[in-house]
Amino acid sequence: MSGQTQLVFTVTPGSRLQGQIQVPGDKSISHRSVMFGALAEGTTEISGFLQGDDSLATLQAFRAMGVQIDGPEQGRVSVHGVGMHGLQAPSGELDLGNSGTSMRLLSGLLAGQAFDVTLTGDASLSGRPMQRVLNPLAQMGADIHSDEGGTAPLRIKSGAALKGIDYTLPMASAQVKSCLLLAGMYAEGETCVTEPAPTRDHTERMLQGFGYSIERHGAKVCLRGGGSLKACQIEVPADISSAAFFLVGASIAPGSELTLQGVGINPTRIGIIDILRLMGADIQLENERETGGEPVADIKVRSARLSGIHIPEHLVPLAIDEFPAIFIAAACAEGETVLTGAEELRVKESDRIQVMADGLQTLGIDVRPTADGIVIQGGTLQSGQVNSHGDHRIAMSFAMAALRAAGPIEIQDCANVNTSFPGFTELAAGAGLGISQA
Ligand code: SPQ
Repeated sequence: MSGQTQLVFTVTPGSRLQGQIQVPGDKSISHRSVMFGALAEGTTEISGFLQGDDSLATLQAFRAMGVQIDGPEQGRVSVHGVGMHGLQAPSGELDLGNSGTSMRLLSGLLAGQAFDVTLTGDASLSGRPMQRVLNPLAQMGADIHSDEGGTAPLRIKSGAALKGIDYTLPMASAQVKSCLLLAGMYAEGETCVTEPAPTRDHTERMLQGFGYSIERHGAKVCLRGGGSLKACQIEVPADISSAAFFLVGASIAPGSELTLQGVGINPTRIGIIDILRLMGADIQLENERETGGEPVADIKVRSARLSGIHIPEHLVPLAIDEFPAIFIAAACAEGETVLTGAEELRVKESDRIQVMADGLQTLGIDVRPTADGIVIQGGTLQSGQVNSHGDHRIAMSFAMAALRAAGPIEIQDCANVNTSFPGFTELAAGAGLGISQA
């Protein structure tokens, strides 16, 4: 993990974004590629792996459990799989840093192993709700102890004989769905998960890519325990969640024209494109293709006049990580933007509704946070100092806000940008953003 908790971004206004860039690999897919590769028979070759702190925490966790992993070297990783029952007890706790995906998916994957293991994380991760995975895992027979309040550290006890369950998720969560499917591979009988709304389906796609059979019936996905995974090749596409900052930045900065190359456009992730287009954004998909079971495209974005909208609730889970950036678009749009049905934003790396509302108010924007969303009146962004509260997506969103601000914006506590987007400042500066860090 980066030790620079006090890293500060200073971003000057007035520039535009231009050219062709490639953002780093998809974080969700990078995590899963190491997890499945580790449990597979044979060697999984990964390219485009995200060398950010979160996915590296997953990689280190598997190394600590005896998996030989070569790399990462310019995004290339070789995972020498140990098979479904080949993981070994780590010599200490597994520190997963800031990464909710690592903790929630690993709690399922490790619930049925033959060794005890403890999962820990940083202050932010230690405050995030884990009961959402612990409750259904307990129904499956897992023996996992959390801190009071259902938070990490999670102490997973060996020797649990897991049984499949038929579970309906109380909230739209790809992490809970994935956790239960991973536990289900070690359970007797069938495990089924029904989701209230579609969420990212990288786990399901990757299970199939590794030769594990799953069944989907509408909102329900099922698998049977006792199967095996066969190593394969994975090309990780560029992360649409990282591209999102540039989609917003180029949309709000007059005179911008930017192409983002090789971005994953999985239908369960493209809510950001749909929402920005509803606001009037000029976004085109070019060169659409498929790599490693995931759809990919080059995305061209030009600046446009944005208008406030009522964001359709069905798009919320499909853009869940992009709302900090969407709030910046809303602040620059004409009229009012209303978000509802997004209470999940309050339990991310920070309370993304409150932290964004505080920052936007500091910058002179009229916002009203609600229990499950926010109302933002488009206006003129002023110069000011905002705090990201260690949340990578908030730091990068306010960096883009400076493109339309009346003066510089200083953003505090930015070190965690490295969790998902190493090299952000260099790439953004290369595209034209007036950003420096200290
Ligand atoms: O891994 P982490 O910390 O939970 O990361 C975030 C992010 O913004 O990068 C959420 F804060 O992404 C989650 C996402 O919100 C990644 C994810 C996945 O890979 O399965 C699923 C989403 O979480 P959830 O809780 O909706 O299932």
